[in-house]
Amino acid sequence: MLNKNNKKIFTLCIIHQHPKVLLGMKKRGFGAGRWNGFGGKVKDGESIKEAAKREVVEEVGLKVKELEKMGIINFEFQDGSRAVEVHIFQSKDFEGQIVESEEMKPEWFDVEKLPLKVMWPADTHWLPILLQGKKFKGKFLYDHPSTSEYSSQIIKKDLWEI
Ligand code: 6OG
Repeated sequence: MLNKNNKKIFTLCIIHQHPKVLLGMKKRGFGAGRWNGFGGKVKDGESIKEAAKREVVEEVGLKVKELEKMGIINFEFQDGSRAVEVHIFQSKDFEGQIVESEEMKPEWFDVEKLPLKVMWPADTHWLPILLQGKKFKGKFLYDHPSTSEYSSQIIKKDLWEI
């Protein structure tokens, strides 16, 4: 699904059972090698919330009960390689067993010991806001995608609590 500026819409779900957060180590594709929430592309014909739920099932085997919309962030790369609108949710409750998938290796982290050095750099800014139960909106510009030798740097940051 595209937004009005022709950007692809993605979901990202943070499973938060205070003081623990369930993250997944991305095993392949975009963002491989980083810890992140669970999510992916919204398909044509499904709502953003439906997509968020479907992705959590596909990536970690869990059926989330309630999804709370926490924020929307636009991520862009200065080299023009990618521009996405990511809808970020949190879920406090789920059914089922946590399973590792081809895409994600899941692990619980204490909110005080998040693996921020191995997450996308912008997560350092918005994830603590989410974990305090606050909502936000933002836009981050990265230089260019990471490779095995290079980690993307933030060039411009706009983030507001709402
Ligand atoms: P698939 O390619 O696996 O979906 N995503 C980002 N997450 C963070 N924390 N920072 C970013 O900054 C991101 N860009 C995309 C959205 C990709 C998944 O990664 C999220 C999706 O959950 C650049 O289908």
